[in-house]
Amino acid sequence: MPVLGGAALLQGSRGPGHDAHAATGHAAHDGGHASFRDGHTVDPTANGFDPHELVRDFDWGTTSRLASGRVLREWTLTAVNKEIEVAPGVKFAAWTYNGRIPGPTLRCREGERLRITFVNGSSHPHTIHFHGIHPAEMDGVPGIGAGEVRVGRRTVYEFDAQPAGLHLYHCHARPLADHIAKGLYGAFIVDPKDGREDADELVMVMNGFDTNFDRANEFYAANTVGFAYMHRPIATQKGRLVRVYLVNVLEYDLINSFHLHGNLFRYFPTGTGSEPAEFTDTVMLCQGQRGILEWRFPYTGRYMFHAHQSEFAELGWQGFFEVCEPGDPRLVCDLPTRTSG
Ligand SMILES: [Cu+2]
Repeated sequence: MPVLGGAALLQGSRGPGHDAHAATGHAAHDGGHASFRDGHTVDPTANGFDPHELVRDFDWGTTSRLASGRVLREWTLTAVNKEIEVAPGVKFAAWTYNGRIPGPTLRCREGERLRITFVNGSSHPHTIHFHGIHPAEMDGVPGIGAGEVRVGRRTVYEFDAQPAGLHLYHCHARPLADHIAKGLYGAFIVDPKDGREDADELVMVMNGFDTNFDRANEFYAANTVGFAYMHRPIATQKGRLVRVYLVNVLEYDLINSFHLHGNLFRYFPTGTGSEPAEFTDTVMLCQGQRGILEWRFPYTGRYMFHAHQSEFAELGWQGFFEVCEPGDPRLVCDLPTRTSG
């Protein structure tokens, strides 16, 4: 949260006619409601990605076998500059992996060999720094291994998938805060060798956007587009196990959080353990912290989820689950056939 200038901006974003609106390029009037620009939504075709598809999009890459018989799993990530609409009418000059924010949710299995080709098609030096266990030269930080990858160049990061859990990746070029805040990050899931129980799986990368370059956020979201899951709830099924892979990459603010209405969830920090650390309805995460949430909805209906910093929620980071009976037509467009590698 901004301390001084941002506080004024926050006020501005809640009331029509404030000068601060100029900073976003468009008036964002909401008159104090839980949403802004009611009736206006972000066009996913212009962005090239849809938060409703992204929330269930797991990228298993392509696989082959090494001579040893181990699976080699490969992806190519390309850094590209791209203008993203982060809230209705609000454009942000982003840096992206593969043209989307968050970048692809990379998914693999523990023990596989991973090979990520990184192409810098952007206008600044970048890297990919993975969380997890790997050699120093594959760490994607300046001055070690390939270091900062210059414009037009490429490098290959290769390491073993370990440990099982929920991790993340992000650019580690300098200045770090700017490279993260511009949009260079994504979720990285290492499945346990024996997998996890079948579930309706969702990925939520909690982020924000500094649209006036004051090193404080004007907009907040899960998966980039504020209010996307308010305008159109995430449909899921009564009684079915729901599993959320929750990652916090929010820059500038010290903490972020996830709160679920009408229910409690089991929380597995970093997804590395088999026993939940908490049974709760709210978790708080610092940047880089992540965890797996699991629960079942016993009742149908519409349930909110949002940051429990209420001001983040008012600035975009809130949504609904629509819990349906099996066979409800609302499930058809939302529930995917299970993807697998
Ligand atoms: Cu970068």
